[in-house]
Amino acid sequence: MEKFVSPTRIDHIGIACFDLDATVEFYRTTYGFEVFHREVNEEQGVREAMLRINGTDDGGASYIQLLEPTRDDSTVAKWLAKNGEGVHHLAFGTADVDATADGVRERGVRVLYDEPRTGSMGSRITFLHPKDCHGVLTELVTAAPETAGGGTAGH
Ligand code: MC0
Repeated sequence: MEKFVSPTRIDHIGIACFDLDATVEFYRTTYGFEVFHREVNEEQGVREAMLRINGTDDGGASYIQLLEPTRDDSTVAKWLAKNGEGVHHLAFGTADVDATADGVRERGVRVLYDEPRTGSMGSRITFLHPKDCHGVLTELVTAAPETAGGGTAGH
């Protein structure tokens, strides 16, 4: 067994919402959090806003990720229809998503993708099945090199 690469931070908490702009406005007026980055991820079927909350002691950062579905058959749309708005997933940051995913898989947890896919801000991501994680849809993230330091400016 290869040496396990543990995650080192909360990369983000993903929150599913019906109206991205209204939810961004709630976080801005309630807490003073500003949008660090916005993008549409067509593969995942989401429009998202990343709110950078703090840097972390591994040189990365932690975010709130607000997610609005772009199509009715996306995983987030399905989840919203069943549960309404709320916390959709928890994402752990790791220096090596491939190694962390391999280690987790060896521990008997279902990793949903054979190879990591593209996530927010050019990151590489995979997901762990919520039924194997005590009900929590869990994402593993390796930040793109240019954002791994947490960044200082919006995109
Ligand atoms: C589903 N389940 C969840 C859940 N989604 N449990 C906790 N948290 C969630 N978010 C539960 C359901 O309640 C159900 O349990 C069981 O899992 C099967 O769910 P389903 O509704 O029948 O749906 P499936 O099986 O078609 O899909 C579930 C699965 C899917 C987790 C495999 O959502 C998936 O592939 N998720 C990973 C991708 C994703 O979520 N992308 C959106 C974020 P019961 O007990 O009712 O049977 S994209 C993102 O976040 C990117 C952009 C980024 O971070 O950069």
